[in-house]
Amino acid sequence: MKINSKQIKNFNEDGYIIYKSLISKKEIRKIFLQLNSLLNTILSHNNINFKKNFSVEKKYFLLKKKKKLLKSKFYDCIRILDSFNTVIYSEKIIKIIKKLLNTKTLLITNHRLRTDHKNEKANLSLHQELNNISTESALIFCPLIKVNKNTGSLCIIPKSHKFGHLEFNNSKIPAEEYNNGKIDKIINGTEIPNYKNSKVKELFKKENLLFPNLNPGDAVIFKSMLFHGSTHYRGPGIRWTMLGNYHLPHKTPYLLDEKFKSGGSELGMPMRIPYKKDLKKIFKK
Ligand SMILES: O=C(O)CCC(=O)C(=O)O
Ligand SMILES: [Fe+2]
Repeated sequence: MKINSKQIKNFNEDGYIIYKSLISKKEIRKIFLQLNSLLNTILSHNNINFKKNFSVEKKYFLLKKKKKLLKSKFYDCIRILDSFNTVIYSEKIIKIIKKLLNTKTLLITNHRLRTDHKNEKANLSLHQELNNISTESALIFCPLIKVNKNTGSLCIIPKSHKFGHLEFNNSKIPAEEYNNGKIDKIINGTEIPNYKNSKVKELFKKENLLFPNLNPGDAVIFKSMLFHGSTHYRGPGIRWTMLGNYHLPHKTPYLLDEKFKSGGSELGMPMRIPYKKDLKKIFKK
């Protein structure tokens, strides 16, 4: 499937598109083979008893139980795993994003394989993508397993990017620390909407939330100002999800502005825009 003008139009108007089989079964298999191999290597090196035919999940939780710190280090090293990076930088994905963002050049940050499990919940409240290197980027959310509203997944508010950066009570802190904007609460009616922004109050409503149905390798590609979050994973095993952030150079203040004051580092360089900064004021055009 190539990107056509209708998809570009949808991306700009709705703030997202669903791209089927963005990652192939073969690429997914390769990533799992390498995750398995990394885990085998760590477990063997540390003389932890296991069977080679245990599932990747079983090995992951065994490592967590026996050597918690090494489980975190395993997680960190996924970001530098060759099969994973081959996908993040694949010609196919780069071409798609360049068409969607109408650019010939991209800056790529913050790619990671997120995990979510009933014993390791990592779901996020509704947020815009702040504290990154640009004021405008495209993100890929691509689970390697099947997800939908019932299993717990990414949830988006279509068209919410149209208002640009919306500041509200929680927008100056990371989404994992939000005390509201929590999707489960919005759905079951227990959310207390004290956002201190009437537009946000209008947007964070049950009827505005969309949970895309995704098969392994299907992706949601969305604009950084689209409100999104996630519910925790209730399916079997782990929700392994590839995430990548593809930025427009002409929306990247670190690159353009001598006086840019960073709010955090990316790869050891002070590239990130502070949460407190109003993104609308960085680039006028
Ligand atoms: O996988 C998720 O929970 C959503 C990820 C996300 O939006 C983020 O990391 O900024
Ligand atoms: Fe996000």
